[in-house]
Amino acid sequence: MSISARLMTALITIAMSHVATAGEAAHHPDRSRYLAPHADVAPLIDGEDGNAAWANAAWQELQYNWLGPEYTPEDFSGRYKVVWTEERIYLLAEITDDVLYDSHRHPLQQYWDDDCLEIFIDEDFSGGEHHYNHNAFAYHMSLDNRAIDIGTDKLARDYTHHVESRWRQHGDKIIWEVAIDIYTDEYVDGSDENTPVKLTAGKVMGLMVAYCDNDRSELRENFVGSEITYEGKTDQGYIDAGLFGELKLDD
Ligand SMILES: [Ca+2]
Ligand SMILES: [Ca+2]
Ligand SMILES: [Ca+2]
Ligand SMILES: [Ca+2]
Repeated sequence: MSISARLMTALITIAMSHVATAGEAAHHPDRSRYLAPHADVAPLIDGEDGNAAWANAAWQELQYNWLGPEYTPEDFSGRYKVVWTEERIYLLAEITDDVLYDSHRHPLQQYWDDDCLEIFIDEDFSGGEHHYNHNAFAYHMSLDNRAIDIGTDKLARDYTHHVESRWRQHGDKIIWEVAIDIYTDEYVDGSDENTPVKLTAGKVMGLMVAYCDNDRSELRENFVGSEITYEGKTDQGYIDAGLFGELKLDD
């Protein structure tokens, strides 16, 4: 190998190691990993957990209190599981919440201060900033089964057409099922040319799940999520996709 070829090889090696470092730096340390089984038959979105597809998926806890005081298991506890088909991601959440509360009837007004199931999705697990772009989505699932996030115009926007959502009460719990179309960062608000991604085994995505619990206060009382936060503001998932965990689609 000539000296120039060796130099080129060395430069490529350095460049590649920088790419690897940048990839790791795109996410905060200690992100969770979730392996989602493929669903041979897609779950029916009806707020019942009887579909066979759910039996193979592991539970993941909503256990990190990002905002608010200590709470009891009766006040809030929650966990979720995920399966997938070529068409969509399916999420089942089992939530205990002593008071179900929707103070702001307008769907785009202070939606994060009403009870809501928040599902954060980063199609390519890129991490990075997603406040006013679609590098990632933060779907705030309201009690009336809408999905709200911030658009590229920096305004709250209704993305209910990306999801199918239904929850029902079962004793002191609710079972909440959501099917979600997955879009890339090239999604354009208001366009009718956006096409959901076809999902395949082995695909790695970013996922984080949280619950905003309000039990008749002016602002939400707790914000409890699936990923650990260490320092600074602990409610930044709506801006920083680097907080999301890793979701891998198993075959
Ligand atoms: Ca509660
Ligand atoms: Ca509301
Ligand atoms: Ca992304
Ligand atoms: Ca509540």
